[in-house]
Amino acid sequence: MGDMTATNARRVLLAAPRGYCAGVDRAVIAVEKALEQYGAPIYVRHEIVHNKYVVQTLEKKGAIFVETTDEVPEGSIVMFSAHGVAPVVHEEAAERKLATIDATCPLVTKVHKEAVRYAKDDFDILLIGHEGHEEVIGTTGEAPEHITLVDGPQDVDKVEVRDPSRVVWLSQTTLSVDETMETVDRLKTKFPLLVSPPSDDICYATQNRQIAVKQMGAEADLVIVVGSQNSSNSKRLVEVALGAGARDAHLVDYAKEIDEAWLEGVSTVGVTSGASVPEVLVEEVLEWLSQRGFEDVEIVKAAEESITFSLPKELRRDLRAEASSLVED
Ligand code: 10G
Ligand code: SF4
Repeated sequence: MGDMTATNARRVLLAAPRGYCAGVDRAVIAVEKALEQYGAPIYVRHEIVHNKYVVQTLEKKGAIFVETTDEVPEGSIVMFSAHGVAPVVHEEAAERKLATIDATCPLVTKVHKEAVRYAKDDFDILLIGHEGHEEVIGTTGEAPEHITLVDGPQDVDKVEVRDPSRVVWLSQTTLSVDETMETVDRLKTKFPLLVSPPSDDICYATQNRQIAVKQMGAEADLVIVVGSQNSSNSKRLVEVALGAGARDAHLVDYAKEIDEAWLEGVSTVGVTSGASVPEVLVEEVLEWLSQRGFEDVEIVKAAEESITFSLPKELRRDLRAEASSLVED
């Protein structure tokens, strides 16, 4: 009977929202629809989203993932990943006579446009983001002469600008909100006239997933974040959980990667997933936990999400043409 108390104390806090954001949903469906519409192979420049399972599943269906445009045979179809590409990549594709489908998330495109606009007005742009990340490479490519990367608060000291009265900060969409605000505060101390972006660059999905994991963090002994190691937003969820007071937090691609030892002395497990993670992977984690006595699942709801994006325009055009030719037949 003593055991019952311990068993009853075991519970799971399940974050909501978690998993797919609108940009990922659209990008993954775009690859699937392109495969149906044009047939395999469809080349995709960079992982369509940073998730191992998604990439492997699409590979099985006939997608070929490449890192550079010159790996795509001339005349083929190439899709650009949700993280966005620099304008030079569009040019390279045109030179190779590739048909392109751009699956860049509209919220990333929004940041690209902000960069173009501020560069045109001759601002120095301080882009807060992680060095080497695909999205940062794409955004920087819009105005390389005007953009300086600021990779976290510790980078602020070394930032230099031409004219401190014409400086704006922009950011990657998947950063930690709190860390970014710390970076911005330090930048503002250094450049009091620093202009802020017209609207949040850290997207709604990143923000909501962080709010939810924060809410569960204080109560959780362990937080399991489902996501891949190269997924910026997923990694941030681990950091935010720890920052909110979770005793322990780990990022796993699959339930089988969970270490039994993590459960020692644990009664409350928080579960969430990054914006590139299909729900089936979370279900497998919940199943794994329930087999170990964590059957009681409580939802921690931070926000309601209803946003969706229409498919990339090149694909919509061809799908429409197909539909009308079917009607004509
Ligand atoms: O979190 P990052 O940017 O690494 O990407 P992801 O593929 O794991 O999640 C979806 C986010 C994007 C496509 C970047 S806007
Ligand atoms: Fe778009 Fe945000 Fe998802 Fe990135 S994380 S694809 S910006 S909705």
